[in-house]
Amino acid sequence: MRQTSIKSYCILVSSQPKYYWKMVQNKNEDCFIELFSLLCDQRKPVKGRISQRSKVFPNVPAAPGMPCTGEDRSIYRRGARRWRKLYRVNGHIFQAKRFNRRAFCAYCQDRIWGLGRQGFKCIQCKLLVHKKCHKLVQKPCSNEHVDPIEVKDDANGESTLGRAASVRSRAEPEPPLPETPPAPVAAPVRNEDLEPGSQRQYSLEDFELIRVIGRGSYAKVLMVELKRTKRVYAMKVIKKALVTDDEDIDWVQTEKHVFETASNHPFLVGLHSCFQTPSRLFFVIEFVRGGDLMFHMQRQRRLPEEHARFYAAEISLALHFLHERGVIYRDLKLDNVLLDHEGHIKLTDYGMCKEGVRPGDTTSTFCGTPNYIAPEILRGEEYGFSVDWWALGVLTYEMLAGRSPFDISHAADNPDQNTEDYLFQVILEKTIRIPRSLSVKAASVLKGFLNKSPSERLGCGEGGFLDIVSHPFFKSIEWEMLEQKQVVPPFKPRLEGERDLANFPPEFTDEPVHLTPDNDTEIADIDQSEFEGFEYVNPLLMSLEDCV
Ligand code: ISQ
Repeated sequence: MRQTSIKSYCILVSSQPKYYWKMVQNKNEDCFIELFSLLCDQRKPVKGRISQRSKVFPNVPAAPGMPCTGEDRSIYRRGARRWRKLYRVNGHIFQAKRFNRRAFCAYCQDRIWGLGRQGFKCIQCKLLVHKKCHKLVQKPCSNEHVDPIEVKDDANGESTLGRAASVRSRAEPEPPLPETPPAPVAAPVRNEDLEPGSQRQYSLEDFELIRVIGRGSYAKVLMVELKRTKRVYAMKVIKKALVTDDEDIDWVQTEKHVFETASNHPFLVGLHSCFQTPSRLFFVIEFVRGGDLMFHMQRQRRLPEEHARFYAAEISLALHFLHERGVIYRDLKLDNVLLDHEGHIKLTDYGMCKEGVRPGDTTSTFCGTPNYIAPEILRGEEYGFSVDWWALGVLTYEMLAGRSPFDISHAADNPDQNTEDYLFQVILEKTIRIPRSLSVKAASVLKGFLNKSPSERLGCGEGGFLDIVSHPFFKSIEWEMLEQKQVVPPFKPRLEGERDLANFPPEFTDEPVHLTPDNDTEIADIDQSEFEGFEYVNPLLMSLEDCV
């Protein structure tokens, strides 16, 4: 049961909504944040957890909509986000962290190590402890006041079919750990130094950069050619300076792990290799030529049911494959569904994934792209694989209806209704209207996936994935044939040659393809030890390449 509230501050989640939050402790001393919207003076709880991408001010605005003391409105941008759970013990506010370098527990003095977020760090006094020790800490926090937490806010409340970036929070920089000797700078292994039979490493010189094909908040995606084989790949380029805090390192590591898993499935983009320069990380990914579903939907308005069924079925197989391997995808959207040259789907972008989830396990991070976020995440509940089936419902609705089920574009002129806050309220409360033009089976599958109660949602009950497979909407699907890519796709992207970029948005492909020269001062600030071991070569793809 929740106990008394201890403090209240004002938290600004995005430029327009204002929230007043209270820190609340439950009996386990976990610290939750309850948010109260000050919009229109409705003190309506919008339960959630404090966002590391939000700025926290130790004051409340004079009136709803007014800035807090110290608020700088220029910090806000739009996009998706990830929130973090905080744990309050003896005045400390602990946040789970993954430590890449040597760190020691202030309670038991042992080293903090292991997979996942084994360590907790107080966001105020920076005390480091094991997760298992955090409740035992008796030393009170030496710094009880909450400084503003400077983080990026990318809120995007778009609900029509427009691109919305998924980005994640940036936490405060890691404090220096004086007892630890500095880790050596990661030195790439030279191919001539490799043992006979071991894999070659790649570097930027091995590739010719051909065109820009995509861009997100953190990464730019290029089409490149591996000079030795003349094969074409997609190359995701990430600036290290943007990912040097723990939260973001987690994302890079997760993306790499999931890539390794994904390389074994026909409907997931696979990884060729990873390498780094002092300023950047590079993921070399299989190139998927047909463009993404957002690109195609923007040209087709809505899809015939037969097409939507095919894509939804292939996506279901990809999600089920990830779920069986303990991964929640968490960022299904039109932009992340690519079409290959034949018209089969491939999911991309694994940076939002949650790994290591066993059946029945739950997690609580608030993240995703606003239009696709499941109600249970918005309600601040623990959630599991159900959020992916919800997102599939949103995406299938978009394919069939040509618009989002949470279309708030009519509200564009009303500042109170043109906010992410309003979009979330619509997702939580609005009854979804299914266009009458859709078949009964299509309406039924949409209602199944878009059930606001995760336990009653299609794919989340006792029958699990089998309930999806046996749903009348998918009756014509031959699932085994489909998984072996033996079913001919309903649409073949128009392509003139291997390198035709007609299916990629000109706003990307017209951009000059170059990487800005390294900036020495920026590089000096990067802790290279964070990126040790990033290099990777996919042995499967390598042997294929050697056949060329
Ligand atoms: C692979 N092929 C085409 C586009 C891509 C975008 C992002 C990641 C991988 C990709």
